[in-house]
Amino acid sequence: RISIPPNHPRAKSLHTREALVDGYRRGLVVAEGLIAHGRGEAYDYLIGECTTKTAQRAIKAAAAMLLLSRHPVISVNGNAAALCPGAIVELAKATGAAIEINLFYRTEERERAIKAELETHGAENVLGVGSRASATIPELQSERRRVDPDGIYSADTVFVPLEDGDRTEALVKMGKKVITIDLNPLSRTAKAAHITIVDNIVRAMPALAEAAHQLNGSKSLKRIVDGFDNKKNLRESLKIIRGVI
Ligand code: PTJ
Repeated sequence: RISIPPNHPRAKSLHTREALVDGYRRGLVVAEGLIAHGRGEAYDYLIGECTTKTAQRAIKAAAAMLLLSRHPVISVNGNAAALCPGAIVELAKATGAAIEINLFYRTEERERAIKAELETHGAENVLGVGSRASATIPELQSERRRVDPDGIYSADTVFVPLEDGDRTEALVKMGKKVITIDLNPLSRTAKAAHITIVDNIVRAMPALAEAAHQLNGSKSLKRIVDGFDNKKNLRESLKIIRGVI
């Protein structure tokens, strides 16, 4: 292990990499997850490695949507579990959302390791593990199609941070509201979701939990969701990347 000097200009980014590599060594993250993170990092560099005003607007709308939902579910994959387990549990508690593990590169061993990691951070009743994922998302070929009947299958809102496009489109077709975190505003997930937070998951997840605490009990939730325009927000993220704003 190398030690990262605290005054290193890229210290935060290096610590995030370490958390992911550590997650890989502990069997939470797949090798492909390291590649996916590299793509995310490139976009993060372009947006200035900060939570932009545009992302803040999406975070507020996402918190409001989760609080308005009857049965919200947070879908957790290996990268999310390695990078922000505490914030995921915090968000679930703040919004009454269930937590379901749903992996692209699915193995039961990894599902169990991720469940244990979330439980260490206070999660209760983690859905989607092993035979619990007995329902199927129609028209989806990947392993992500198998979901928990008490979780994603019956959810009205599904939060899918770091997702692949196929399942986002399939969930929207099922009539569900979909929220995502994706640093790439051009991805199919970013375009198909109802609310896309273009930000690094390590910043966005704690900010989302905080926004949910702040908005809990607010009378403006519906107004916040109705006033949010995802297409416009994505256009603004692209402008930030191009240096236009
Ligand atoms: O744990 P599994 O088996 O479910 O696999 C998880 C990964 C992430 C490997 C899998 O879902 C995958 O291959 O994802 P993709 O299709 O590469 O998409 C990941 C998206 O997340 C890309 O658009 C990346 O730009 C984005 N991304 C990567 N790291 C971050 C990120 N967005 C926000 N924060 C990040 N740290």
